Amino acid sequence: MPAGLIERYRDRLSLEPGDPVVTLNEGSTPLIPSPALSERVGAEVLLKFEGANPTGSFKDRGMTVAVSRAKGRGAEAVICASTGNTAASCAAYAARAGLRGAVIVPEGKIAIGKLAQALMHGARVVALRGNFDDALRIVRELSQKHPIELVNSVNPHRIEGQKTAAFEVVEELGEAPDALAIPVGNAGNVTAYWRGFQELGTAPILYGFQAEGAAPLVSGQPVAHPETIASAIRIGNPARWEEAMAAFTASRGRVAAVSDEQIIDAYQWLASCVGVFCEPASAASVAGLLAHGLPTVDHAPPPQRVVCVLTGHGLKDPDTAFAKAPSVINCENDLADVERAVFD
Ligand code: AN7
Repeated sequence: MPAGLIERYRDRLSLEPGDPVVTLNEGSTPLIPSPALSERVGAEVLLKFEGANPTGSFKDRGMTVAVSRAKGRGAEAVICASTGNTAASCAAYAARAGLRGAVIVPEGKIAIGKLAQALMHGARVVALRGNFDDALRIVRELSQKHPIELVNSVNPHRIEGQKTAAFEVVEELGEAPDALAIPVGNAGNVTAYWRGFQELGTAPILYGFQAEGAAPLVSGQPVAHPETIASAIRIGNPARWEEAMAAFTASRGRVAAVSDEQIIDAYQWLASCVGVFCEPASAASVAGLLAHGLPTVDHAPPPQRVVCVLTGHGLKDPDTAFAKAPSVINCENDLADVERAVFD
């Protein structure tokens, strides 16, 4: 029987003994070797494909724990601000738990698949005339005022659940990789990986990447109007700022920026040459490795094995795919026409 994260790791998670297990059998995502990427980077690179989670992103790891705890506490409703994936995951786990769900998303700035998910799972979907940072500020206040559980990554149980990705990587490799490349938005996930690695007594170099137009951790100051094609990481004031920076420093790693063009190049190349379709924000980790090279630490040999986290599935964002992919070839119902279309 496939088991969800709580069943596999309950003794290392933050649940109370009586909490129910709200699960969609998330986790156990594939770690995919990529010889083509390894060759370009100059080290063995493996892709942790989080798009294989039940709602198509890594958010499910945190949501199974956060929603189980919320249900255990007697909550009747959950809420989040989201660039899309948290909303989809929150809506799905709320449906699973029999809780009401509400999600606040920046109007016009979330990928269409994520919106479809949140609506289909029956959450109340509110499109805010503002950005993610505005939405997060508002849901923080709402959850103070009303009996509704906040399930953004400011919720400690989200980080607990997400640290299991580090457990899986170490279990599968038999040791920690030398480095981990990861896209960074609100900075919850990098915080979670670091906690997971630290709990296992390991310390790979963390190498985080933000989109150039939304890179507060790189510039050292909040970005009032973040912009990037990678809508999932269009975040100007990360909630886990200090913890993420502390993790980069402790791991002897760093955070760097990649341009939208570099993100899209990596996104297309991964799909067409590696066979892995991730969403644009996820490709920031690969774009970063390609643009900035392997992380270097004084007097240490360069990393030999790097895990690259691909945080969400490419199917989330069909609009960007169609805008960047080659066109469909239309064809008459005729052998010669099809022959021409296929072979010319
Ligand atoms: C595909 O869904 O913030 O640094 O509201 O969806 O932990 O924020 C999504 C973030 C990377 C960044 N890749 O992770 C949300 C949201 C994908 C994402 C990130 C997100 P964090």
